Order: sequence, then structure tokens, then C-alpha cells
Amino acid sequence: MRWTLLAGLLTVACDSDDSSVDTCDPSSDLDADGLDDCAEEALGTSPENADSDGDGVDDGDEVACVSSPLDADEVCYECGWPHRDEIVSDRQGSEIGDTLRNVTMPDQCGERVDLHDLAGAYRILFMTTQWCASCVEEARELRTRSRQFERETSIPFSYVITVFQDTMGAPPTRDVAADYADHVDARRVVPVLADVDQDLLVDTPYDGNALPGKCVLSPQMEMLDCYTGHGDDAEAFAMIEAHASNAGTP
Ligand SMILES: [Ca+2]
Ligand SMILES: [Ca+2]
Ligand SMILES: [Ca+2]
Repeated sequence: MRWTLLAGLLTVACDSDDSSVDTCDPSSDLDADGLDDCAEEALGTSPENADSDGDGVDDGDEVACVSSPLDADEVCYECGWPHRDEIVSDRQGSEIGDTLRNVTMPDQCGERVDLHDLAGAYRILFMTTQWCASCVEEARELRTRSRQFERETSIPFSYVITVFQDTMGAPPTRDVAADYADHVDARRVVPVLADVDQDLLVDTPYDGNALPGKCVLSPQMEMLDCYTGHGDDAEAFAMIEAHASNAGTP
């Protein structure tokens, strides 16, 4: 932001008349980071420094993966998840209608992911244990189910699998996310998170007693419904379509 201010002051200082206010050239990409000079001006990034925040990832790549090119603490997730935490409201709680608290959990790429970065799309949390064999069977369908719903409705959606116990019934280590993702073929389509501190058993109405637990989340991370058991989640998908329709989303 400091750069934007400085650039603005320099522009004003150098202006001899109003006609020279807009000096950027949309056909020029001086630092070859994939963003033209005018896009950089609008973003507040430097048109002469490909990595404005110095975090090792070029500005254009950060914009493409939905990561801030002006925040050195935020870089692209290896698994490709966006950083959508800016969409989440402050009204947090653990009941239906509340906004889910932000918790950080390791994913299948071995990185810690802020749950709120997964805002911006509808989600169904699929909360399970590693030892639940019938849950594995259903979890294997979730990648296809996610893609099918998105294709049919054009509503941004995916399941998010969270694992709160390992094969022995103990809290999972961070490696469990990668193991489980491989086992159920989630690839990088369905986020798989190891709930190492069992945060979601506290932060949602789900108590972990019946498997799997499921919570439907709005793009703002509001809990629209929570329930348990296997199934095709047809009612949850109908709820998402109705919610999206009311919210004016296609
Ligand atoms: Ca550029
Ligand atoms: Ca950067
Ligand atoms: Ca950054």
C-alpha cells in the first residue's frame, strides 16, 4: 500500500497538466510477471519488480492462484486452494446459522491450510475417522459428486474431508491427510485436512459419535445444516441450490 501512495504522489508531482494523469501502458509488462503495467497500478504492485512482496512467488502467479501479491506471509498453496478468507463474516459460533471459526489444519500436500481460505464456494464438510471403512467407500465418491454438482448447477462447490481420528482411534498426525487423500483418490480436487486438535468437534454441532458427520457451509462459511450418516446428500444439494438462488448466485 505504501508503494501505491508513493506512486500516486510521484504522478501528481510530475503532472504538468491533467492529460498526463493516466501514464500506464496496458501493452507493457516491464517486469515480465504476467501482469501489464496498468493492472499492476490498479493492484498496487510494482511494475518493475516481478515479486512485489518478496515472498518468492511472482505477482502474476499470486493473482492466478488467488494469493495476495502484497502480503509476504501469503503464497500459493501447493495443492492449489485459493486464499478466500476475505469473504468470511465476523459472526462466529458453533451452532447452525453461525459462521464457522477459522481453524488451521494440515492438508494432503503437507501444508497447513486456513479453513477460511476455502470460503467463496459452497462446501460440505465430510467429518470422519481413518478407521471407518464404510466412510472410505463414500469418501471415494466425493470427487465425482463434487464435479458433477458443479457441472450441473454452475454453483462453485466441493466437499472438504476432515479426519479426526487415525486407524487406532487416536488424534491424527499431519501425515494422515496425505494418506487418506491417496486412499480415497481425492487428488487435489477435494481438500483433505487432518483435524489434529479435533477442533471441528467443538466448533460444529457434530459430536463425533456417528459417522460420518456432515455440515453444509455457505461461501461465507455459515453452517446451513449439520447431520450424520451415509447417503447421496441430495437434501443438502437441494438446500445449496435454494440458498444460492436466494443469494442471487447462478
Ligand atoms: Ca508486470
Ligand atoms: Ca510475491
Ligand atoms: Ca504473497
